[in-house]
Amino acid sequence: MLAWPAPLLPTLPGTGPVLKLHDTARGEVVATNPDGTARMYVCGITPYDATHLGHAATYLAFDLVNRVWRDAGHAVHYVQNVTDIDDPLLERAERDGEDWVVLAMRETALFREDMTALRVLPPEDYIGAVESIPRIVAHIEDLLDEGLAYVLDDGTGDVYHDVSQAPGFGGESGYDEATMLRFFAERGGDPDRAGKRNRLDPMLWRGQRPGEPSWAGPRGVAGRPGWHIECATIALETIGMGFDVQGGGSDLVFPHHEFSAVHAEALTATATGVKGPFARAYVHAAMIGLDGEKMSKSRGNLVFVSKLRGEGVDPMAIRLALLSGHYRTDRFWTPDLLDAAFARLATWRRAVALPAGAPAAPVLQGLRERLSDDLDSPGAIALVDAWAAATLAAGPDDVLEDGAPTVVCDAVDALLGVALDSCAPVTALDGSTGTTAAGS
Ligand code: 5CA
Ligand code: ZN
Repeated sequence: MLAWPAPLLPTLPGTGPVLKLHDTARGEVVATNPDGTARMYVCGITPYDATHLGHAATYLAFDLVNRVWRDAGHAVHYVQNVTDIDDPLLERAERDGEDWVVLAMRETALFREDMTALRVLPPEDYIGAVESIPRIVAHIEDLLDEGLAYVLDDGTGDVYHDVSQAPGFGGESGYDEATMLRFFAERGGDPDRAGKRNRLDPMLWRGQRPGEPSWAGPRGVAGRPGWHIECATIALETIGMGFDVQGGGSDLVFPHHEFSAVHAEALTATATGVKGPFARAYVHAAMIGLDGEKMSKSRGNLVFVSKLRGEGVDPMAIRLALLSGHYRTDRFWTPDLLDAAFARLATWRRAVALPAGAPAAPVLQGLRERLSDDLDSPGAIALVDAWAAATLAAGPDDVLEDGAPTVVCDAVDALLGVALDSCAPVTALDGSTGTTAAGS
């Protein structure tokens, strides 16, 4: 599928440090050590509704990963999926009397617009579940051939992965069985389905039900793919095993990322004898809530990026408001966050419009240090606040540095992804030059 246009990315003097991130599997902050090109897979949207600020916060966190890696001198191969066939999509289309394909295409188009407005670097591969079905089916056939998966004996044609044969199961989340069963039941699993070998076995293929769309499937059974094998397949087909970061919101820790890893590890062990891991680090963004609850489509307590944009809100203020909290802290969205971001943006823009300012080198170094330390965006923002305050408060006797505002402007753009007015010419990802414009 088409992704979205890349924003211009300024090249900064020197290079940034190694990026450290919190890995859920190890339960600690670890150094990422990409071999040359850094490889990242981030779970994409299920396009049955517009992008809300929770989704946006998660994609902004991984956009910082992308930017910090590039600043450290790595090329980045970023992959994102679109779950363009799944229960919620069919349910919403049915509720609204709409064709599910039209719904998915419209919401995916809106997501692209939101990501473009928020200046999120696009993935190199943006891949839908539907277009991946032939490869997903081939993978399920392989698991059936090896006796690692089974067809349920009730005439539905549903296929499950036998997790009792997956030695790495549990390694990603670290959860005990009771916790797994709870999240499995809450998040789309079917622990009480009759005929399964193990209660936690995840579905790989769902045989066709009346009125549901279907595709040719494993063992000749028409149906549609399970959710976890979708992401396992898309990652394996693009960046392969042992990639650097598997990302998503913390609601994906279990079951989704556990089972994506288990599927992929079973497939590669079978095909090549290579033992995992699927990803070197599993990184999870915390949840954004509203009015005391997690923001979620099912609860309906949503603030949409496109709605704010439609009201004329500067997307850079939305970006700055979301980045003013740490990506691993559950937090609530409030209008105050946006007001603070407007004020901050105005101050920063006044400071970078000046010909001279407080020294830029410590700001650039500080931004690199803060962001490479598990994406400390609040710490990074505080440094720019201090620089802008010093620059704007300078009197006639203070010695200011010519050109410092341009360097800070470029650093804020390249590392935080916030475009300010008055930046100098910059280099695009494709090597061409241009000039940034706020909100472009
Ligand atoms: N299509 C699957 C992933 S393969 C999916 O979870 N789609 S989604 O549309 O429900 O969510 C898209 C991304 O936003 C996921 O990474 C999810 O973890 C994240 N997300 C959902 N709700 C929130 C929230 N309230 N706060 C932060 N991130 C969220
Ligand atoms: Zn996924």
